[in-house]
Amino acid sequence: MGILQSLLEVVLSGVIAAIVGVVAGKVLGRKFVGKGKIGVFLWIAAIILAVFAFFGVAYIYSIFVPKVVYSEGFEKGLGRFFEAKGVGTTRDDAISGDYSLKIESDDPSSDYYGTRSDGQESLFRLGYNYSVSFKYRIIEKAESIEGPEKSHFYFEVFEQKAMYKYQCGVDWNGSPKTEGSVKVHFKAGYEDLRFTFGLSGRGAILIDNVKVIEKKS
Ligand SMILES: [Ca+2]
Repeated sequence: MGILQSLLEVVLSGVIAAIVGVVAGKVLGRKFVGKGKIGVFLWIAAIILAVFAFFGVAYIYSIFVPKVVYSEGFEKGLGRFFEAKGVGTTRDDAISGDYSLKIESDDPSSDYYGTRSDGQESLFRLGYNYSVSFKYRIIEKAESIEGPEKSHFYFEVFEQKAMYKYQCGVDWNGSPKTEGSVKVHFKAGYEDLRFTFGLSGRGAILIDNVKVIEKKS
């Protein structure tokens, strides 16, 4: 989605630049110089200037204006995640809309139950800045047989191409009905980054309103 969107932006910028260039060239050529050689020169110069101006604006826009690259409310399924054991959507008391993502495990000895990313292209571009935000509601506290300090809910960003290198993440826990929002900021340090939600131990949680925002600098 990221590359396709960028490509569309470049093509659109070019088309708009060409239209503005032609119009500006005609106006300038007729108004100030007429239809002589200088008029043609101004006409071409205006097109070139307009092209530069629009690509410049597109570039500045991409640097300073944050862009939502992914938004998921789980209303039509799991979005970018695989169907997996303990992972699904639920209508029971959804956080927003009709459905929320639900992750649950009844095995206190299990290390990790959680979402798995599907084969889609990564949302994250190396060197760009991102924030990932989401809402959660704890249904059942995360507990393990090894003690409460070992069990938790988690959100993680990692790269999966080579060694599952860890980019960033958050762990938390709490009593049933605890609600909260999480927002994580990071600069993509690896290619092919993915994110995941899950829990260690026994427990259950709802996740909703996932949003990924990209900013170049
Ligand atoms: Ca929802």
